[in-house]
Amino acid sequence: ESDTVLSAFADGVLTLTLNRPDKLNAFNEEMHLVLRAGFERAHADASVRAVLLTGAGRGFCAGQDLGDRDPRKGGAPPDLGRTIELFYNPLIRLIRILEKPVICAVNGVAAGAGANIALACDITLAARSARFIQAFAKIGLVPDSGGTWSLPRLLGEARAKALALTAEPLDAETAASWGLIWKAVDDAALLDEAKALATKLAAGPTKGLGMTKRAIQAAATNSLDEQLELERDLQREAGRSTDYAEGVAAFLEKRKPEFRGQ
Ligand code: T3D
Repeated sequence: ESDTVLSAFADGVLTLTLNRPDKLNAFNEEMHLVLRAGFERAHADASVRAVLLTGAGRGFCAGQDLGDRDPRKGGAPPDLGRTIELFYNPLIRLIRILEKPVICAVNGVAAGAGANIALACDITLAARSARFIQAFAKIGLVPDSGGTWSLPRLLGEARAKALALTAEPLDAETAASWGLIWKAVDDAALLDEAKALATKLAAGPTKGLGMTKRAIQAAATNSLDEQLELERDLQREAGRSTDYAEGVAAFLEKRKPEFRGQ
């Protein structure tokens, strides 16, 4: 069992903590495999009703471990398309297709793929001291892990291009005011606040929340008509869920609902 990603389960929340703090939680292959296994568990295990992703130490994630890419060691240039195909792309897809909320607590610097993984999560909070850096431009690469997709969607082309072309750090407060993330919170409060949010969502109507996530994501490529039809279909499904019946009954009985995620 590798400790490159710590995994903890409580109150329906699977907490995954990137844990290579000496490298600001940069990704090596092992960390990729363990993180992926965590998200696969979240898919397969019905008792997991929300995921919280964060990092150990002073950084959230510095992207690819560049120690594994040292050109001075000689040999042919690495095939970066292969690692994108094998590791980063599947991770982003797993986060996006998981029909459960994924909360990200960006505890410190998020650079390169580390920044874009944070942006792929459903609700991203960041410590006030955290920074988002599209570091790729500094080493001749292109933003990956969905960055060229999420940045223009979240920020518009002007800000997306400026961040990606300059690799200038963006502080958490500005990221929140620009709509890149949900909010910036005091460093000392970040984990508690993210945990409270994840726990609250994990106690929610998971099926309905999952379909809500799917619908909002589908809007990126759907016409209004397609989206209206999708809403109709999803509402039909949600209307058949036990949690919907419980939600309405609880409202009428003036009590708190007890959702089971079904
Ligand atoms: O390769 C492929 O498969 C393609 C996929 C690419 C995806 C990508 O993510 S490419 C982008 C890779 N990431 C970067 O370019 C970021 C590199 N890191 C930095 O620019 C800086 O470390 C930060 C801005 C993130 C933080 O700066 P600072 O001053 O707070 O910390 P530091 O001193 O630079 O880093 C602390 C330690 O972490 C340091 O180690 P040391 O000197 O104490 O032994 C540093 O070398 C290490 N570290 C930080 N980032 C990485 C790293 N080691 C390996 N790889 C890293 N990405």
